[in-house]
Amino acid sequence: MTTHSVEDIKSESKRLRGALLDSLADPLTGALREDDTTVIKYHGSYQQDDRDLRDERRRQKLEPAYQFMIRTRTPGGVVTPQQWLKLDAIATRYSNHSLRITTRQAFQFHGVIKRELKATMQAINATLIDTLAACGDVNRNVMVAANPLESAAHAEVQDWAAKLSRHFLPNSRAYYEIWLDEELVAGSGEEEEPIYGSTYLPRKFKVAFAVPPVNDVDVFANDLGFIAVIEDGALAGFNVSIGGGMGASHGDAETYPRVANVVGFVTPDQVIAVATAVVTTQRDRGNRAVRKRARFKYTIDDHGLDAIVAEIESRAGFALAPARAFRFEHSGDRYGWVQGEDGHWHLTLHLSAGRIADRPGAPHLTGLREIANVHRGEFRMTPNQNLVIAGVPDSERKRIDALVHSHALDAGLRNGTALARAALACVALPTCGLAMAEAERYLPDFTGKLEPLLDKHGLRDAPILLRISGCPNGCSRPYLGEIALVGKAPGRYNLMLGADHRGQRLNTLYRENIAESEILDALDPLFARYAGERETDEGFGDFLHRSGVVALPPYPTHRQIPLELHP
Ligand code: SRM
Ligand code: SF4
Repeated sequence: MTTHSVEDIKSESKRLRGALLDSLADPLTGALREDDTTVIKYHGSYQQDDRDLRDERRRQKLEPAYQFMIRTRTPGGVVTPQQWLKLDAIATRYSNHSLRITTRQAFQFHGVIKRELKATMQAINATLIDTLAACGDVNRNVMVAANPLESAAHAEVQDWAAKLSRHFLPNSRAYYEIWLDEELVAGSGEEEEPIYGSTYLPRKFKVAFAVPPVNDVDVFANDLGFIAVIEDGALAGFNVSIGGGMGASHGDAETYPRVANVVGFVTPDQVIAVATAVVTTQRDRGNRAVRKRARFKYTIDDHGLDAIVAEIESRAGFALAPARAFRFEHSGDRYGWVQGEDGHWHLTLHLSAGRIADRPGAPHLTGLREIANVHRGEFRMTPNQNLVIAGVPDSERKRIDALVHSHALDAGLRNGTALARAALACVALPTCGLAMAEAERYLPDFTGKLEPLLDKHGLRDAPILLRISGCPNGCSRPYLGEIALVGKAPGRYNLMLGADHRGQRLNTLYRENIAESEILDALDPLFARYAGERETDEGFGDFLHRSGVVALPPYPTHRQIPLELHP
């Protein structure tokens, strides 16, 4: 059997249909046909297998325990309580009894088997949420700052994100035919794709909207960023950033993380035009011959920033205005209750690595179901894998608090260190096929091991940013962590240090391929120095730079946002 390139599979997919109907109908295997494992991504699903069971299944001469991950398209991570209840029912009925909040404000279901895939997709659709384009070489889930304090302007930003998300949906009816039994009409499989064309984008594409002073979306890790400029409470427009990305491969200097360049300012009514110009520039200029160099960040580095900006302006039909000053203070979530300008309250809960499940002493899935039963506002997933119970009237706060407490949903806030509360970890094992080491499952162990060290140095409340990824693809945006562990092999990680806490500077490799005891040994003296020598309000990453422990990483291009843009 010949293996097709991803470019061939896309162009021969009949607008994302492939042979999915046949693959799904085949009762002899829990897997899809090989090409369809690519096609299904555009429908928001990945074929995976349970890696914990691999060896045993091999011994028993069984095929791997194939299962599917499904990811929602939820711009800004907003869902209603009614939707929450339905998603919870799907997690319990079809998936592994958990909901997983991702680093891009979506839900993931894990462990869905092939013969229940269609029913699961239909159930998700019945919630009025879809999974279209949640994965694949298209625009992914659009992120929006979860901090809703500037209520009116924030709602406007959320609105632009939702518009952009719709604007960049593939034009194909494949999703509706395959999962929702929509009848075939003339032209099925040959729909016009005015934005994407028949080979879609060279690679995944990511957009985020940030609302300063909070950079919770890590806007500079995105291919395209919009940084809201709010003047006197009203949205004046957005600074535009291009060329961010995290993914890299170990030992391959051709691949590297990159923070985006801020290239100008647009008014709200220019957002769709400039985004379309950026996406089509990447569609036509991106490297389709070498997939690992196909992200927009490499297109920019290969063609030059000025040439790419000129092309964007020419496609958009207008010049970008000069970027306006902006200032980010941090990229984390602020926990607990805050009151928005419209008087409603918002409660941010900490959920370790975004996993919502019922565990002994921590029935979080049940607790959030109970809250969804009484809550009348909305739920907002944060890009830090946490959850905001948003839009609560004063009169309802007590009731929500009681449910939060009785289901230990506040355990993460009451116990542990500030570092543990700020930490992110990608999914990794057992579902991620690319994982080299544990991440989500290791996070509580590792933060538990750091706790005595932090206590020893009086750093329990220091909000140091820790990020763990099971491989260098960087799904927890590790290269923007003040401390990051990037998986190399089971139990072994690259220790990266020195990003800032505003998402504006990349970290640097400090020790390569080391085990836990060596990581703790490396961090202990640095915590000691930080505790003794830091300046007021100085972050750990900033301290490591000032004290010369680390320098900027030796990547060829953008490693930190120019300082002159900070007022
Ligand atoms: Fe990711 C691939 C999980 C955010 C960079 N990512 C994967 C896959 C689908 C593995 C695969 O291809 O087989 C992972 C599925 C694991 C599982 O079992 O669920 C996976 N990525 C995730 C999530 C769930 C991590 C999490 O713990 O929350 C995030 C889902 C986001 C969403 O809702 O859309 C997730 N991935 C990210 C981010 C962070 C972001 O976008 O802000 C990045 C870095 C930013 C970037 O794109 O540059 C990221 N994921 C990657 C890459 C490297 C891409 C590259 O440019 O090289 C891969 C591998 C690939 O695409 O080949 C990847
Ligand atoms: Fe999987 Fe690697 Fe992404 Fe973690 S960083 S989810 S291990 S692809």
